[in-house]
Amino acid sequence: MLIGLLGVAAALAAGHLVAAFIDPNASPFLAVGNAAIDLTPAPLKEFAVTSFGTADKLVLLSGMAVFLLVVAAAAGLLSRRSPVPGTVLAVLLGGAAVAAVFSRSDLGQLAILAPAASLGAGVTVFRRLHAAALRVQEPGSPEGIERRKFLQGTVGVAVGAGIAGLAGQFIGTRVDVEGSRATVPRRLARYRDQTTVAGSDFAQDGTPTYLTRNENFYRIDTALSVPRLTAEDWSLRIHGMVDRELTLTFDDVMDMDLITRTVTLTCVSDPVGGPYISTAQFTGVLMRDLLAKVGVKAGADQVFSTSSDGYTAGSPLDVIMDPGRNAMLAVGMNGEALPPEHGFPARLVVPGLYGYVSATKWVTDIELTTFAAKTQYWVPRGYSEKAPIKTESRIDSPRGLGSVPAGKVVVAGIAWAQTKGIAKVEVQMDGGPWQEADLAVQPTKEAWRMWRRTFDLRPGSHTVVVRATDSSGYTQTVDVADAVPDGATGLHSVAFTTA
Ligand SMILES: Nc1nc2c(c(=O)[nH]1)N[C@H]1C(S)=C(S)[C@@H](COP(=O)(O)O)O[C@H]1N2
Ligand SMILES: [Mo]
Repeated sequence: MLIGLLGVAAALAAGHLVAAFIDPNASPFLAVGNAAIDLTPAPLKEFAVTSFGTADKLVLLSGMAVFLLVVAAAAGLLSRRSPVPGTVLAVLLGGAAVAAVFSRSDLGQLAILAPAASLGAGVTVFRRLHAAALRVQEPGSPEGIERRKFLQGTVGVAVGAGIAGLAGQFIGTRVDVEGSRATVPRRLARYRDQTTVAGSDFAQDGTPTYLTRNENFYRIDTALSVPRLTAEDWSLRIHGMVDRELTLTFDDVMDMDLITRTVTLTCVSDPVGGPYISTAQFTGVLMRDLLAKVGVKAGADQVFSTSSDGYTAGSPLDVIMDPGRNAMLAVGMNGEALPPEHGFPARLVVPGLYGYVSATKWVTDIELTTFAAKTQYWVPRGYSEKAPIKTESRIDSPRGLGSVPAGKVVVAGIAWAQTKGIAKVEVQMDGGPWQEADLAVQPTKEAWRMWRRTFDLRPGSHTVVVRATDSSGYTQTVDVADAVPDGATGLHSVAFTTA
């Protein structure tokens, strides 16, 4: 059993060390995890996101770790006599890692070296320890000496694997992302958003603050390890159906005219009443300006963006070019450089489209093409090709199943209809008439709007429901729909008690 575990440890460590020199995502454990994410069908992904939230990645990695431990221990036990079961297992696991790395378009051919190193180390360590262990049991062998050799071998492998793993970790994260981020805020300072946000939330009544702090901003992506890019090494290539292909550096972007806009991002996987919605002031260059530089050829209808880790999103060209929309290549978030988890050095932000069809983080490539010619990441996994954000609303206070003092109870929450704006929010208490809520100031239609309404409630149980109407006159539908294929619908209701 011990040698099974040590074989796996040695394999993982060797692969991790080699990957550190090539690409951290080539590390076998991460590569298999990433491939598992890519293979996850939409319903399972929805389940993972709703049950574990942003911890879904941790759950996946822990599950894999437990699986590996059990399999390794079992292989060790099965290999009592012959090393064949353990060797077969090592080859199978190694093969899975090779396949995983191979399946990732963002990893170059060199990346295969990492799982290959794992396979080699795993098989070698297992077979040598196995042979040493057998010698200990051989009748007539000088038991003390062989036992000592075996112990030295195991300790050596354990220490070696530990050192290799740590070295891999150290080398893989040596890129100084924070140092690179530190120079950005100074360069963003003159682009502060001029719009006032005074009176734009009811945070004292339980709504979120109008702007979400960067560390509280929801995070959704397929990246098991956050891509570690620096502004200095980053570049963006714009090509495809254009007159002049263009490659931009970070400095090129900073030298253009930048704008700052307050935008609410929303995830298509946000269930009714869910948490995957946040608002920030993004600073960046208008996509319209960038595309004017390259000259888009007639016939193109899709702006296809790719991240450094191979994620892809496709946005309609007319939405990106819409003068009322301010789609941008963002480099700043609330006055800071983008946090690494939110796409440093640069990402796309397109008001009014769900994140998966527009908001590519760590973006390094933009291709002008057609929807007929290229398919983005989530479409084969069951989501729609086009996904405008739906008009929706959420109750933030009182909390579901919470208890509040009877008497005056303030019900408060958020509503959103990015690019249209919220015109009206109505609240229904205990099946009574729909009553209009007070609305907070709405500095921009690209962001959410807060609402509240006070009720006088007797002690007991209550249910409150909310619905929003946008400025086009559309009232959100009562029809219940799943997040797949293009966003959940239905009215949010909260049950609570007063005492
Ligand atoms: N590179 C990359 N960009 C990505 C994703 C991803 O998986 N990889 N996910 C998208 C999705 S589904 C959403 S909802 C938004 C979330 O952006 P945030 O994490 O900054 O809130 O990023 C989008 N951009
Ligand atoms: Mo999303």
